[in-house]
Amino acid sequence: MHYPHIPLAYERRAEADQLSASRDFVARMATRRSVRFFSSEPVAPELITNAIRCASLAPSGANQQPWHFVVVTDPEIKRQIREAAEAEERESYEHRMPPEWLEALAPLGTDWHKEFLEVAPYLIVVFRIDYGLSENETGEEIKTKHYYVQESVGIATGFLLAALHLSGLATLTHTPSPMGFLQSILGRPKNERPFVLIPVGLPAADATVPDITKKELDEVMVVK
Ligand code: IYR
Repeated sequence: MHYPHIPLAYERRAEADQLSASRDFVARMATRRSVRFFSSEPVAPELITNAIRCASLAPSGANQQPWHFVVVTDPEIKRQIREAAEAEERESYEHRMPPEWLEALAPLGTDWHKEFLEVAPYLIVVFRIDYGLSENETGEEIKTKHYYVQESVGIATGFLLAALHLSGLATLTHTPSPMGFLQSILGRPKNERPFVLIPVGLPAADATVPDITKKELDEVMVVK
């Protein structure tokens, strides 16, 4: 199989337009914060589907698009996820995390309570598809190798978070550890593994965030 090449759809923009779009984007992205306090107020479902459409446009290894985005709104499923996540997180905070990790988290003030898993109107669980799984004519299982799954799903998750933020929604990248319970609660096949769990919604009216700062440009960029 060989893809035919077609002309790139590309519209050249004046430099002034490029600069204003670029500055606008930075300014908007600079206001994104991880939110742990959500309102239960519903949000338009299309905001979620558009953001997932955006995530699915991300580049991926060999264009294999090794991801599934599971959207959870059912209160009973959210309750099961919270219960399982809190059980794992409690074990982690109380027994599994080494002291250095607890020290690194202490300034953020997180603990094992994950109320937001039931309060946020949407949970999006991003699954990585580690390998392709299909059946041949005789019902035999066929596995196909996937390339750069971690990188691809990470990039798609970045697109997703940016799209949700620009739609005025609050998000949290949550990774209850270990996350295997999501595979069973959500009934995903054996070739899929949870990558990140993202509560999505409006922030609570009294939501607070830790007063953190981001590194300056000269700390993150190297010019040669
Ligand atoms: N998964 C835990 C712990 C945690 C780990 C990191 I690294 C964070 O940046 C924040 C939290 C939790 O969600 O509490």
